[in-house]
Amino acid sequence: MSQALRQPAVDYGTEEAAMQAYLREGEQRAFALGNRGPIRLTADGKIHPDILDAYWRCGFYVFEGVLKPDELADIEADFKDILDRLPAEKGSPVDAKGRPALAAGCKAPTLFWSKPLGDPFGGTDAAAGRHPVKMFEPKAAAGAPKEVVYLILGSLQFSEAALRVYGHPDLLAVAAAVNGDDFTPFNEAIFIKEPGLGASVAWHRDGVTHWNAPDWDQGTHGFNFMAQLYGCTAANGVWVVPGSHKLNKVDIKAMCAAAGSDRLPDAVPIICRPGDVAITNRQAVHGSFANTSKDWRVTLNMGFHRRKSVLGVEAGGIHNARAVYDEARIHERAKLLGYAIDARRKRFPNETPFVYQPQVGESYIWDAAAKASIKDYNLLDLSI
Ligand SMILES: O=C(O)CCC(=O)C(=O)O
Repeated sequence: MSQALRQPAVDYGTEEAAMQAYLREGEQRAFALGNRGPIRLTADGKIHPDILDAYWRCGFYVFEGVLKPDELADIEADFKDILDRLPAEKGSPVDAKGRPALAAGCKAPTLFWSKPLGDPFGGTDAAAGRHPVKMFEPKAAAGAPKEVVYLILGSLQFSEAALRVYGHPDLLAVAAAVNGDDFTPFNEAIFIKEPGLGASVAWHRDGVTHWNAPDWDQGTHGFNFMAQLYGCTAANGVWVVPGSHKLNKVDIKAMCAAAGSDRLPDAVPIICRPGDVAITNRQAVHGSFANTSKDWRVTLNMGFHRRKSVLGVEAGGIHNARAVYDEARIHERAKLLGYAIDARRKRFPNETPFVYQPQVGESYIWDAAAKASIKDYNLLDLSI
């Protein structure tokens, strides 16, 4: 991967020693939680209740070994192609080879840029002001590019391998177990943390609509799957404050003030090997630090909701334009699931495909016409 070579890893400057101690201690706390292992089923084919108990206790769980080497190779090939096709610089319509750049002509939000090791959202009003505290921004090495892409939305239109992960039968069985058989999509993304360049994502919680709802509970704002191409470490991974998804009110500013830094003492890192997939509750306090390590992190994010959290709800403004999410919109957005299941069936014919209950009786074929139809599909994301 040529970009991997273009910058040496750097350190946290004045914070380096404290950061290294924090990473080590966080890793120990993470492995003591008891929230990791393969996806296990009961005799009647349901997700094992111990997994669901641990997920609801902690607000996240690491499913080990979900994606096998052949699938990881597909994802890596697509990811390299994506990197190759990024605009030569922010705003450029062409890539470094002069071809139309990735996402050129897309109307929906796609590419998010940051200065190297920066924190583009922390302490700003962006994204409904849900990232109240700016993270420490280490200094990038001399010669680093002015800006890098750290987040790609609407990612399934750019990678068939990512689309196939979206149709993974075991992951969709988990989605049904957590959000109900009639679960709905939210959005999909790729987070890219390049060594020595990758931006931080300031501490935040994802939901913005239902905090005052009378029936609010620990699962109201859904969850994200985070599938790891190269794995993730304490240094480059997402950190979570275990149990914080159960709290209706949290004050992230006060938490950082009490800690005296952005190193929240109760948080733990999500540690994964290549092919592991984490599930993270969107209500949990979470974030990630600038990647000063030598390791890439490439995460395929796939979010899902309970139907009752989106149906008839007016929301949006962060990932998609404000709208009322009616049955027709949810049905249209869920077409990606139908395509994903069919795309997966074609690539992995020995697997038993997932049956998405709201699409029983419908037929989705992943072909060239379907591929052309999903440009800008994320205009219909279901952000809450
Ligand atoms: O991958 C990351 O660094 C941040 C992920 C995140 O904040 C999210 O999915 O909401």
